[in-house]
Amino acid sequence: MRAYYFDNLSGDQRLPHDYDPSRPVSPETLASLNIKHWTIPVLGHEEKVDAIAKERGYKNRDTINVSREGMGEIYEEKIKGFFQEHMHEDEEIRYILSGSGFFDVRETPTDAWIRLAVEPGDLLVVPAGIYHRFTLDEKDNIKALRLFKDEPKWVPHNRGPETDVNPHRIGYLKTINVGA
Ligand code: KMT
Ligand code: NI
Repeated sequence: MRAYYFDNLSGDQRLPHDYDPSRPVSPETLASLNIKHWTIPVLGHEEKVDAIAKERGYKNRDTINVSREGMGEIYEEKIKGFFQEHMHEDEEIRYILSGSGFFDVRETPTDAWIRLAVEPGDLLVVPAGIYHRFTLDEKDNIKALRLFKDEPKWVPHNRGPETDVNPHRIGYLKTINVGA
């Protein structure tokens, strides 16, 4: 998984939006934002993914296929929704099986976008309360395992005055020792 600052230029969200020269983001910076990441080769991934799922209490899972073929008529609407800046009240855990895409996460306190370019083998944990968004890249498809603890809490809370005071947002800021 490559991590770099998003260039903030307008234009197609599916383009890399990498600065020239690129401004990479270190694993330490990601760790300081409480973003977790493992690389697990897809071939034979089951055992290792199961072990992490067990250790972290992810009891349930399903598969999501984001592509025009995989989603049918809800595709356009879903793509738009994924790219709206939002937070969740639980972790967003994704293991990429095929295809690729970008998770953009907000750095705090700078509010800069960090782009995480995910590909097969990436297991990413986006913490509860962090502002983020997702887009496909130019290849236009991704297939991922979605892991969750009990009930999936996938309701996106779009960023605004209400999310700024959401207990999960405030809890997140406490875990990274910023604000609130
Ligand atoms: C989400 O919640 O943003 C997604 O599931 C995106 C597709 S999974 C790589
Ligand atoms: Ni999300």
